[in-house]
Amino acid sequence: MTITTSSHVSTSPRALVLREAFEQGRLIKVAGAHDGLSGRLAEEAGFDALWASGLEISAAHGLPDVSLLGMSEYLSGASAMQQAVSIPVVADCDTGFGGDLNAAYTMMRYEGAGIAGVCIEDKIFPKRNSFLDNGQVLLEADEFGRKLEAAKRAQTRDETVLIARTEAFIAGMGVEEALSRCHQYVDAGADAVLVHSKLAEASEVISFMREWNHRAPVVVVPTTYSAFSVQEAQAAGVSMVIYANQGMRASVRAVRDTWATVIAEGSTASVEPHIATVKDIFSLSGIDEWLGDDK
Ligand code: SPV
Ligand code: MG
Repeated sequence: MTITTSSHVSTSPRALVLREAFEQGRLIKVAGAHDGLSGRLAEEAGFDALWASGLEISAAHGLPDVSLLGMSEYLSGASAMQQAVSIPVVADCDTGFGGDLNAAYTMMRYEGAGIAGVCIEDKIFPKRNSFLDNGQVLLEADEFGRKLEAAKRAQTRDETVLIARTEAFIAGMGVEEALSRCHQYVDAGADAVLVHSKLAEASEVISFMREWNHRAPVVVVPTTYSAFSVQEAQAAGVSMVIYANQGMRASVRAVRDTWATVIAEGSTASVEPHIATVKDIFSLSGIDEWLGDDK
């Protein structure tokens, strides 16, 4: 397969930030987001990067994370985020939205939108969210390796980071399978690996780290094993920790409680002290940059 991409290849400073952090062994703290505003809140809190979460972007459309939206819709979410913040965005690109050619096209389009990191996972298309019990079916490792190679061939900037995610633990396989897949994925050109787990403690991730021997940077998503701290991740040799959906979960609880109070009380008076001001929304959405003193 020959893929023709734009001949003009500029440097992406945001992708460089990611690549350099990986090289220097600095732990990167990443927050899940689904649009410009949720991205800005994470940047303001001090996160190093954003995760353009497939779960969050799907849920924001009122849809489950089961491959219903298309690549353009996920890209539009990731791109809105990347435009709103100055930190890098790591895009959750599911399976690469199809086969090898789709993975190549995904890389082409996400890189074109200035996205710093592209993550694809070794499940079959259509995929289902990792926390759903059924339908966690993996591609053969060789086949996923070819998908990674196709994405790499489509890449035009050296600094863009391709993350290969294994769902071996999610599919009930052991550490040997997770390790052998990740070695194969790095051989195929992945710059880092994401090892997902849905256990209540970090045991799978920790046993993976013991055997992995720092071959390439490792990304983890401690959603179910929430007690796993940044310090423990660092001690285990992890390079990137993604808090994939806690921001959306916090918003859902806050909005639900607020609306319930308004319906129960018949006015917004008692919620006012607990909700952000309109001025805060103006400020988060960049009013100063757009209008300056002319507000
Ligand atoms: C996402 O945020 O969409 C992820 C992480 O891929 S998880 O929901 O844990 O699969
Ligand atoms: Mg996802």
